[in-house]
Amino acid sequence: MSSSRTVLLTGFDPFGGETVNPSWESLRLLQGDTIAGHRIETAILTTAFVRGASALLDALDRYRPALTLCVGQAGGRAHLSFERVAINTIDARIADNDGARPIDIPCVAGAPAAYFATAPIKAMRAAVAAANIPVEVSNTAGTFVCNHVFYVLMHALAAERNGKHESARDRHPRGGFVHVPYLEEQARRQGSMAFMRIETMTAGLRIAIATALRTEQDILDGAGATH
Ligand code: PCA
Repeated sequence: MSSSRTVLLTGFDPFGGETVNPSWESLRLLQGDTIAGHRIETAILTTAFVRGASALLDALDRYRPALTLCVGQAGGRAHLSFERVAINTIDARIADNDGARPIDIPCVAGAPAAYFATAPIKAMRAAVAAANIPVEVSNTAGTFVCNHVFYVLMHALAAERNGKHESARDRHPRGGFVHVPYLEEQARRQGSMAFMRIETMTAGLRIAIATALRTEQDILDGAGATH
């Protein structure tokens, strides 16, 4: 496992007409905490393809974390979702916070079609479920900024593993993406949609982080979807 003793958590600023983004609210209070011997560092990313991804890369350079979990809002979902896969596609349904709406372009030209999360999502899901927090493994992070940032994260970590950055040759940093539901105030504005309390999200993230740091090899645990 990585020798770094840092965990990087990122959240996004509000987008799509919202005034709050639960992804940032759920993790900002964890800044400076210690979980399983690792210091938590946090960063807020603009919900924009170019600036969001570049802020993530800056934070990765700065902290060289053992584990990075990017967190984003998925309005309408009822569970914390641990994303299984990042795809190399952008197809923006709405403009990002910089007014860009790219359609059918790759996140990284010439790079692989997809990357799997390297955080142990099955063990994380099981541990969070054991605390009675609604949680699932998701098989799509969408095609907007969240999937893009997730893809850029996994591409950067893959480059480290392949030794393109010499200083990182013996590190095995891991990464993943967590989607969180709306907050109650957002869900009510949209008409009755699923929501989750911020404290529940934060509790779930803490458990997920601790589990990821303690789990070298992910568990075999059914969490698939039929559709
Ligand atoms: N959710 C969006 C982008 C920012 C966020 O919090 C998404 O799921 O792509």
